[in-house]
Amino acid sequence: DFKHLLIRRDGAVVTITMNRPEVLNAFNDLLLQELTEAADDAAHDETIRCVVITGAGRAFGAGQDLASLTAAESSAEPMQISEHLTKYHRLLSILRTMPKPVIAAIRGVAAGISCNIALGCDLRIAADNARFIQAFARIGLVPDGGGGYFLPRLVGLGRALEIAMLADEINGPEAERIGLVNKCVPLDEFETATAALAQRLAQGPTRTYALIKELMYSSLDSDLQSSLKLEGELQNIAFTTADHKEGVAAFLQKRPPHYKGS
Ligand code: T3D
Repeated sequence: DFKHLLIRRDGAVVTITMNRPEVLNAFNDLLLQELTEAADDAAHDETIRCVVITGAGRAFGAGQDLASLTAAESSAEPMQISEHLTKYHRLLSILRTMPKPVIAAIRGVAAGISCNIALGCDLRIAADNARFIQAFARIGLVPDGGGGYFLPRLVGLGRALEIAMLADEINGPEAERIGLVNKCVPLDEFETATAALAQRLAQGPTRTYALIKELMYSSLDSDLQSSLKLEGELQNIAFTTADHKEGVAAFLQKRPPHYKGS
């Protein structure tokens, strides 16, 4: 049982909702700890084939809870902030290595480290009322929670520097235009569109999706030859999956495939 999360299961999809709407789902220690635990549970549960992370109420999340940060700062040496950040890094690493797709579903504000956790998911769907804010520079901080890594890779270096330095709001349609999110939909279609995307992924070849994550993400830190080598290794694995056999059989029999995720 979680105090600051709502967990919903729809078939093979789990939706994890951050639930501190009174502070726009800002992260205190307990919310971060619970989100990490729920993500880790979802990563290890083979019956879950797609994970959605979203926020309750009118926001995705407002970043670090500044009231609790101020309390921690007054009693902490500067070094302890980086130690605190390692807790976020553990969450990011779970999202990145989880052997199944993770969707961030963003309605309203995604500011600071909440925004960067959304960027650390595999896919992002936004409502047209979404507001992305790299709020860090506004309060004299550098982007953390992977912002310095994800932003230039998603939108390019020039735009990443602009977004981080000016810290201006980016709305949903603009976020889609520059590649910060995959899709922006009208607010009244947001829940249906999110559920449709999640169910579609949950019915896909989950094991292959895990291999796709490995191939794509490792390419960011690798050269062509290494990536081609890895491609061969991962295709060897994909080739032996039941879902590959099913995909080919379904094509030849002119019917939709029924993937089991194995
Ligand atoms: O190691 C570390 O932990 C450091 C890591 C830092 C990482 C970070 O995330 S730094 C960035 C922190 N976040 C921010 O600076 C954003 C602060 N919030 C805002 O600028 C605005 O609230 C928003 C632009 C996000 C939304 O504005 P608006 O007008 O839609 O809502 P609001 O009225 O400002 O907020 C509603 C309530 O949520 C309000 O409380 P109240 O007045 O109704 O009692 C507000 O104080 C509260 N709230 C919003 N953000 C936070 C927050 N409370 C605590 N912490 C917040 N981050």
